[in-house]
Amino acid sequence: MKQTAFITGATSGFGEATARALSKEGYKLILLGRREDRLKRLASELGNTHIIAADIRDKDKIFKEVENLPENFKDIEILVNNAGLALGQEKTNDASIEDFETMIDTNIKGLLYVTKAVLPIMTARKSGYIINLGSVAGEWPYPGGNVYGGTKAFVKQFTFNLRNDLQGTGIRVTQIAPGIAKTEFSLVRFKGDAAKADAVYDKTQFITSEDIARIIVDCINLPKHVNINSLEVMATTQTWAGFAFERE
Ligand code: NDP
Ligand code: 8X3
Repeated sequence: MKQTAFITGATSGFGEATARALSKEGYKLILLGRREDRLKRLASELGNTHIIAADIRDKDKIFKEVENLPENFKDIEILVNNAGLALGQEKTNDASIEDFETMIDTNIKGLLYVTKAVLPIMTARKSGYIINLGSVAGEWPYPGGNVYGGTKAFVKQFTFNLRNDLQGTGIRVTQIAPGIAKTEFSLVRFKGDAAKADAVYDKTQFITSEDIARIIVDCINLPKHVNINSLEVMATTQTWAGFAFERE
């Protein structure tokens, strides 16, 4: 059995697929998400799993849970900062300020809480690998991407600056920025409107959660002296839309 991999947002999509893939690779797992029933089901299926049913916005709980990890899950070698969401796709003027705040609190502040809580374990062990889930939305603008894209641009820049801070520790840090993949992402973004969510994935070949999980495993399995800084990944069917012009 290898050391422990800590995956946030393990109740669906990329996180769940990554949990399965890293379990297959022989890692013990710490799985975090709010939906405890799903975490329990996955833990009983995969074994060697410690679950944390928590909201990553809850700073005190996150630090307490990491401080009180069972002894045999304290050897965290991998952290996959995956939990995150988009809410709405309206232009800034029409979008809800509460949605903006939820995205910032989850995608930025939640990611920082987990990272700050786990980092001392890795620096003490002088070994580890942190993989942050950014997005093409953090690389490229699109209509209605406003604050979601901003939070993912933060993920990218924080990843690079964290790499600087960790020089000399042997800890690797990578940002993976996927394009559109079929998960619960769009259902969450469009607040349960299944027709709107399904339309995003209509009649095209998107990347899958398993593709992202495989890329994460490949990054981890590179020699330890190799650090991928950033990986932008799209389905072959997806490219850029081009610039927009005002016309008379
Ligand atoms: P899903 O909606 O399928 O999964 C999101 C996961 O994040 C769930 O497990 C959810 O768990 C968890 N999560 C959300 N909010 C919180 C919170 N406050 N506290 C704890 N856990 C939370 O989406 P994806 O798998 O697609 O998304 C994973 C990551 O990938 C996100 O960061 C997303 O921004 C990013 N991404 C997604 C793309 C896509 O097209 N699907 C493309 C590019 C990036 P629960 O609800 O149980 O708490
Ligand atoms: C999710 C991909 O393009 O819908 O991060 O924002 S996109």
